[in-house]
This record gives sequence, C-alpha cells and structure tokens, in this order.
Amino acid sequence: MSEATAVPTHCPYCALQCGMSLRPTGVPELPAEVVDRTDFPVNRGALCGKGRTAPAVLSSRVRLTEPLVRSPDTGALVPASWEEALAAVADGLRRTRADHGPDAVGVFGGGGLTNEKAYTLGKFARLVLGTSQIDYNGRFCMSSAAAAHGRAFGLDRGLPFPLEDIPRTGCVILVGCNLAETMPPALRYLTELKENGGKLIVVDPRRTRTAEQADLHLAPRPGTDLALALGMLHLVVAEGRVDQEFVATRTSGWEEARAGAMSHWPEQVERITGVPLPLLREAVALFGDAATGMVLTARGPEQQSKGTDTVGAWINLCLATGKAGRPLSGYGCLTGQGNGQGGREHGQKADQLPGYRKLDDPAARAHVAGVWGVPPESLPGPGRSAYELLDALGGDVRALLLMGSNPVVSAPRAAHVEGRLRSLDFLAVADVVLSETAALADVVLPVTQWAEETGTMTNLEGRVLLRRRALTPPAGVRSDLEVLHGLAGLLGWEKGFPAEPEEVFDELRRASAGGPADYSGISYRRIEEEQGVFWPCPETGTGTGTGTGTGRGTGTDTSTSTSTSTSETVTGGSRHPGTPRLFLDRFATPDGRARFVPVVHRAAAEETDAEYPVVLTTGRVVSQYQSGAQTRRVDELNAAAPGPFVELHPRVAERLGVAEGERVAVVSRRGRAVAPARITTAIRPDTVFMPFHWAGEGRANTLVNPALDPVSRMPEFKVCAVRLERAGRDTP
Ligand SMILES: Nc1nc2c(c(=O)[nH]1)N[C@H]1C(S)=C(S)[C@@H](COP(=O)(O)OP(=O)(O)OC[C@H]3O[C@@H](n4cnc5c(=O)[nH]c(N)nc54)[C@H](O)[C@@H]3O)O[C@H]1N2
Ligand SMILES: Nc1nc2c(c(=O)[nH]1)N[C@H]1C(S)=C(S)[C@@H](COP(=O)(O)OP(=O)(O)OC[C@H]3O[C@@H](n4cnc5c(=O)[nH]c(N)nc54)[C@H](O)[C@@H]3O)O[C@H]1N2
Ligand code: SF4
Ligand SMILES: [Mo]
Repeated sequence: MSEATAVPTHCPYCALQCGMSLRPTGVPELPAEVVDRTDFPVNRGALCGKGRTAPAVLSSRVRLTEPLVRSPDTGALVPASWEEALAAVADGLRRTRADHGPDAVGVFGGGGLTNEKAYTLGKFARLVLGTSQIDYNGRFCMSSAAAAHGRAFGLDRGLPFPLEDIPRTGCVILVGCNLAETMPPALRYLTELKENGGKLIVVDPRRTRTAEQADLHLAPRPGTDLALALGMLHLVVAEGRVDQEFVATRTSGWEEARAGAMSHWPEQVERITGVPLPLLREAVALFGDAATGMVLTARGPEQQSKGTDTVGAWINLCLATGKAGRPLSGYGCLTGQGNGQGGREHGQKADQLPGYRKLDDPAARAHVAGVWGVPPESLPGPGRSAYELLDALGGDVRALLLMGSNPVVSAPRAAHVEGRLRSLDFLAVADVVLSETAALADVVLPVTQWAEETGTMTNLEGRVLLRRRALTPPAGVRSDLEVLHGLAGLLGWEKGFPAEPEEVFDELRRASAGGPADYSGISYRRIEEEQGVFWPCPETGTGTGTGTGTGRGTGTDTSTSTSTSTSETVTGGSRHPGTPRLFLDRFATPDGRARFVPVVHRAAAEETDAEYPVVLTTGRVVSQYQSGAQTRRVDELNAAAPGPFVELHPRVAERLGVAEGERVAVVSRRGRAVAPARITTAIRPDTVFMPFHWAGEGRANTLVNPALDPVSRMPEFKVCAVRLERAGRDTP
C-alpha cells in the first residue's frame, strides 16, 4: 500500500497523545504499521517505544476476539455469542438491581476511554442503572491536582498553557514527575528550556533520568513535598521575594497562607525532608530570580494522603511569587492517561455531570437532565470514590460493570481488592485483552481498540483531539459504545444511547455547554482543521450555546462561573477560537482572584517504625504502561522491561546481604511482594522503589496503603512503610 493510505491518529497510551499515522497491512497478526507524522505540534513525529509498538496489541494473537461467559458447569470462561453475552450482562445487572436496589450495581470506568465513552458510561449509570455508584481510575491518577486546581483557580485543567510555552519560561520546578520515562517526547521541552537559558529544578526522591537533566535536583523523603513547598515559601517571604503587587491585585487569602508557611522553619523543613538547607535556598533563588516560572507536578506529590494540600502548597508558591495568571508562568499538572483530562470532565466521576459540572449543584442537574430528557430528581446523587467503591464490592455493591481499568494490578491493597472482586454476585468486564481483572469476570466483552474506532481525547494541555477509525476491527469485537447501546436496549432504553461516536459528541457538546469544560463550539471537523481545539470553547452566535437540545433546564445554570471570561478569548468573531491559555486576565473564581489555601505539613498516613523501617514508593518504567495489560503483550517492550524489581541503595543491599538481581521480599502491613534487587545510588537509602506494572508475586500494589486524601479521595500510592527481607535466589 502507498504512503497516502496512512491515516493520521494518536497513540493509544499516555496523556501526551502523540500524533502518529497508521498504515493498514491487512495481516491479522500485525494489522497496521506506524508511519511518521510530523505535523502534530506536541511531539513533532517523536514517539516512545510504547507508541511505536502499539499496533502489536491489535494482533489477533494477543487480543480478545469473541465474548466469554463463565460456564456454570466447569466454572471456566467459554466463548459465547454477542447475544448470549449481552443478555447475560443485562440479566446480571437487572437481577442485582431487583434484589438489592439500584445502588447495589456499580460501574467502574477509565481515563483511557474517549470523551464519548466516558460521557455515555456516566449517562448509562445514572439513567439506565439509576445508580450513584460510579467512579473511575482517574481517581487514582490526578484527582488531588484537580481538587487543588478547583480550590485555587475555580477551574481544573491540567496545564493552563500549551507545552510550547515551557521552553520560553525562566524556571521550571518539576515535582515528582519522571517525564523522561513517562512522556519521553516531552523531554524536548525541557531541553529547549535549558538551551534558552531557563533553569530546571527537579524534585524527586530518586535521581531519575529526568532529574539527571536538572540544574538542581532536590531529593526529599517521599511524602514530604508539603513541607518542602512550605519551606520554600517561608524563604520567599524571609528573603523579601513576595510579589506584593500581584498578591494584592490578583489573589485572596494571602495572610493565612503566609502564616502557615512562616510556622515552617527552614531548619525544620530540612529535618523533615532531608533536603539540605543550602539546596533549598538555591531553589528559592533560581525560582525567585526568574522573571517567569512554572511549577509542574505529576504523581509524586499528588498520590499522597495529603496530595490536595501538597499541590495547594506548590500553587501558593506560584501565587506568592507572581508566577501564575501571566504569560509563560503558572502551575500545571501533567495528567497521565490518554484521556486523563477529558475522562474527568464528562460524568464518569462519582460527583460529576458532563461539562465538569457538579452532581450536587441543582442548576447543573437541571441543565443535564434537560439534555437527557429526564426530570432532574431522577438523577442519583454523588457516589463513592474509586477505592471506596472497590472496597464495598461484595458488601452493599453486588454487581459491577467495568470498562477501561485493571484494578487487580493497579488498585491499592490489591489482594484485598482482588478478594472483593471475587466476592461479587456478578462482574462484567469490557476489555481489549484478557486482563487480570477480566479473568475474574462472569462475562467478558471484547471491544475495539483505538485504531479501529472514532472518538475524541483531551490531552494534558486541554487540547481536544480526534482519533479517526483507521482499520476495520476483527469480526467478533464491538465498540464500547455499541456495548452500552446494546445493554441500554435490553434494559429498556431504546433511545438515548447511540453507538455512533459523532452523534454522542454532538450531545456531549450540548450537555457541556455553559459548564466549566465547555465543548459546545468544538466539532470533529474543527479538530482536524486546527490540530486540536483547547477547551473552553463555547459555541458563539447562537445565544446560550446550548444547541438544539430539549432546552429543559437550560439557562438556569448561570451560577456556574463560565470560564470564557477568564482567559485570552476573542469575542465578536463568528466562532470561538478555543482557549490555549487560561487565567491571563482573571481566574475562574467568582471574584476573579486566585485563592491561597492555608496549609500546614502533616505526616504520611503510615510512618516508618522499628517493624517497618523503610519507605516504599512506587511508579513507572519507560517500557511498560500502567497495569501492563496492553504492554506486557508486546515482545519488544517485555524484552526491555521483563519484570518487577526493587530499587534500593547499595548500603541497604549490603545490610540485607543481597546482590544485584537477588530476590528481595518487601513486606508491608497489607502483604508481601517479591522481586529482584536493582541496586543503585540514585535512590535515597531510607527509600525503596517498585514499579507497579506486574501481577503475581511482584505486584507492588499488594503492599500499598489505601489511606485516602480527605478532599480528593486519592490513595497514598507514593508512601508506605515496609521492611525488607532476603528471599533467596530461587524462583518458587
Ligand atoms: N512508561 C509509562 N509512561 C506513562 C505511564 C506508564 O504507566 N508508563 N502512565 C501514564 C500515567 S496514567 C501517568 S499518571 C503518568 C505518571 O507520570 P509520573 O508522575 O512521571 O510517573 P511516576 O513514575 O508514577 O512518578 C513520578 C516520580 O515520582 C517520584 N516520587 C515518588 N514519591 C515521591 C514523593 O513523595 N514526592 C515526589 N516529589 N516525588 C515522588 C518517583 O520517584 C517517580 O520518579 O505517566 C503516564 N505515562
Ligand atoms: N502502586 C501504584 N499504583 C498505581 C499508580 C502508581 O503510581 N503506583 N498509578 C495509578 C494511576 S496514575 C493510574 S492512571 C492507574 C491505572 O491503572 P489501570 O486503571 O489498571 O490502567 P490500565 O492498565 O491502563 O488499564 C486499562 C485497561 O483497560 C483496557 N482498555 C484499554 N483501552 C480500552 C478501551 O477503549 N475500552 C475498554 N473497555 N478497555 C480498554 C486495557 O486493556 C486495560 O486492561 O494505576 C494507578 N495505580
Ligand atoms: S509518550 Fe505517550 S503518547 Fe507519546 S508515544 Fe509514548 S505513550 Fe504514546
Ligand atoms: Mo495515571
């Protein structure tokens, strides 16, 4: 086939959503090959190994190609027709609802699902199932940053500026983000920053490949970022570096935040964090002296039981130094999953309605109920957060429909979660492969993949992108939208759940109109013409922008502060240009000012003690993705990252008596995991690190503490107390 038949699309994995093109091969074992696509500005053709090898998961050798139903006779999963499988799911959900009420049926979604799927899944839960019990894996991902964004700025979008702004700022503090491994093509923005004379500070307990690029690397003890940020703010005040003008005109709440910071003496901060005071001073000087600056966080500071306050402290630092709400300055969160941003805007989150509306806001309920053609009272209220939902399985939640997550590997206290999943009366999983979680299901529904279906994704910049179907899916698989359409029909909803993505998107536009994440001015065509469109992008020229919906409830949601007034938007033109940069004129709070949040340091939920003397932190390696369900099926990636490991300092290894590659048991109050030692001076001697991509005895999440942040309900993936033991050479 010729080059011309290659279809432009985006990578199936992370939030960078790198542009690539796909050329069909016609061979079921490898139905497409990746072709360079250099026109997409985010990655300009660069791809990491995961993106480059993504077509391997389309192979008929590794994917599911027919529905599976658990045989009552043998207990095994056996092939079934779609009709049988969908009927079994509809029966399972209907029976549970009849016996135990609508809230006994749970739904669990994913941040990798397209906007259309996330929207439909939320609508399906609230209307067809009538349940409040829906949440998704994004709760494990960026919920703390989202909560902090909302508190400080009145609006949550991962980055308030495009990535292309990063090289032109004066100083970047990158906190708990290993970009070189988690978004490799984005490393270019940091390289260009340094070439332009900008400074890079990396905060990470490990000297990662990313930290190696830094002008200054601060390596705090895990779980102490809150103290670190407060210590920096203390020094900013003490050294007279506060931007008084900015604080007076663009913010509120400074005095209390200042008092909070002043109670954290730098010497005390040094003791808590382990970061030497001279380095802390150097960081303050680099950031304070720069005319413009950014703080970017990822999962390191966020996945803590105080993640929301921690991000709040970093935002306070930006606000006090006038590095927010101005060109080339600001706080941003680097979201993680492919649709980590859009997935949190359209209603699969427990407390949320489309357009980033709040489920407990009467005006929001009225608007969305109007678009859906139902009475607002019929919408359930907010439900439980992800871990709390998983923890309730087999208790008052007795059936679960799961789409786009593999919690057996990725949830905290995973052995317990696995037990809860096993205790369900009924479990249905839609997936592209037989993941560890799908393997527990009563019914497994094989779905189409990124390259075989059309849908929109919103990347970490808030840029809404389109993936067009590039390949014909194998016979025997259906799209998630077709699954929900089919189930809705069997459960009595003939209308309202279209399987056609563009039809769903048109409804999503109307449902989001006037909300904080307003997509009403975005169309598939515009996305293609403009290399993506940044939200908010209201429809202009039609008055309310609520389109052709039923109109019920529209116009009542004026209490939601529309974000159009917060940014560099152009009015008067025939169409809204979208909003690459937020907050330049005002923040999205009612008074337009950013809010300082008063925060003080607190310890991790579980501190080290004599029995569990070492800190465990967890994260990622470049060649595996998340629970590994997809990437562990790719030979090239397995060759590069074959299995779990425990990263530990030579002094710790010596004390334990283990050599490189010898097996180490890591024991926490939740359980025990075993993996080979990887010995390096790049990690603090009081800390060990494990990647979480694998199941079985090396599963890091067996150990992780499910302590939740009180605001965001984010589990503490990044800090728990463990002890180490020699586990011997042999594999059992
Ligand atoms: N290769 C690969 N890329 C991915 C993914 C993947 O699974 N694999 N997943 C995607 C997703 S969904 C996400 S959310 C992103 C995540 O992207 P990142 O946040 O970059 O990934 P992590 O490895 O979880 O954590 C980043 C760093 O936090 C550090 N850290 C640990 N504890 C602390 C702490 O207490 N404080 C601070 N400051 N740092 C700490 C770790 O040492 C680690 O280097 O990556 C996305 N990209
Ligand atoms: N210890 C520890 N645990 C962590 C983290 C950590 O840093 N440390 N990070 C957390 C974070 S940030 C995240 S985001 C989670 C992610 O963890 P998971 O939620 O488990 O994410 P994935 O492994 O991406 O799972 C996605 C599943 O959906 C399937 N899938 C992919 N695309 C589709 C689709 O379009 N439709 C359907 N139906 N299925 C699809 C995949 O095959 C896979 O089985 O892990 C969290 N867990
Ligand atoms: S960086 Fe992320 S989006 Fe880009 S190719 Fe790699 S996994 Fe895909
Ligand atoms: Mo994530």
